[in-house]
Amino acid sequence: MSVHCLLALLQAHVPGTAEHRITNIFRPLATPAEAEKNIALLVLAITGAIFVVVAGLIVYTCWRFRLRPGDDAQQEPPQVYGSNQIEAAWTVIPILIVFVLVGVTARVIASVQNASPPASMLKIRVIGHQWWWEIHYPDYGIVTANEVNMPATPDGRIASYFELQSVDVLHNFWVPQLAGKVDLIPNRTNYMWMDPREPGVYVGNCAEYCGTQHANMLLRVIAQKPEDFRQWASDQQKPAVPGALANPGRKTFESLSCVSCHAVKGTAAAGKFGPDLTHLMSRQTLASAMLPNTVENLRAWIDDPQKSKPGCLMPNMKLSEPQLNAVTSYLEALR
Ligand code: HEC
Ligand SMILES: [Cu+2]
Repeated sequence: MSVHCLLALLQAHVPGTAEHRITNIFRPLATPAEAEKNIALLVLAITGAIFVVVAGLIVYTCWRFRLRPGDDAQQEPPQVYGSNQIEAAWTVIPILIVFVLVGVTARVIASVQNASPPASMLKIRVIGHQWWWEIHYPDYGIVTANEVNMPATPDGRIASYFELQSVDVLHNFWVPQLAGKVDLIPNRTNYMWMDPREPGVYVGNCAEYCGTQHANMLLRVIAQKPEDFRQWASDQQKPAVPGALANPGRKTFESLSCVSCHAVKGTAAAGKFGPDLTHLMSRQTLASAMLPNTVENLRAWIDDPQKSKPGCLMPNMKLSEPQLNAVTSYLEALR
């Protein structure tokens, strides 16, 4: 990779927000992730100790009882049969260890799952699609995609509660620094919550193989100061901005079958199959956090999504050059 690319990567963060780019499970920044890190360390310590004891005994035995010059290589070592004490010890001790591990794990799972929500909680519904995330804020009437905005909460007084669903296959919602993995299962709702302590962008991804573009089913949690979140929410609640509604490209967009898959609030476009485009340009990324949301990427996407994300469920719409220009200028105005 050239120095140039490297610099571009380093600069690819959003101004004004600290990006937690490295999804390090050992640097948790929310209560569930913290609890899970602690138990992971405990399990690592116990299993590490077992490893050291077993491997140490093996190494010691191999060395201590190695074949020495003058030994008779054909002679078997003395055979020992049936020691009740030893048999009992190596049965009972592992059982006790397993009980301890199961017990502490169950306690942590219960403490995360049964945590009572703080007075101030935000409800978010995430619906998995091949290969993007539909995101609803039922109390606000907001529908968006692939980026989950929520308030950050240094003192844990606000938490975001998730309902997780899927419309097609199994997916799995995972933002490593904020909480553990939870499956999205068709015909079932799973629940989880998180309370990011610092504002910033937390990257996550689908963690259950769901088809061709599974590896590009990325997501972002954008944790904001509560006042910034309120501002974001009130912008998102609005229908498409007047500038976009007046855009000449709107007619072209509405004359194409884009509208049978995409919705733009305040217009006749009400498709539900693809991401809601009402405030498309307020998002940082396109195509489930795969591409930075720039005009060039947007244009290339509309021109042929199969080039950017082969196999994705938006077909190449084979637009003419003027149609492509018109539609791009309309979508670009959807802020
Ligand atoms: C058959 C349904 C379908 C049609 C028709 C369709 N799209 Fe899409 N579109 C999708 C799906 C599905 C995605 C999500 C792809 C992914 O990320 O895997 C998508 C994604 C997008 C995105 C990226 C949104 C985001 O937030 O990531 C844009 C922009 C878009 N489509 C614009 C258009 C335009 C413009 C047209 C018409 C020229 C169109 N689409 C026609 C299904 C469709
Ligand atoms: Cu997946």
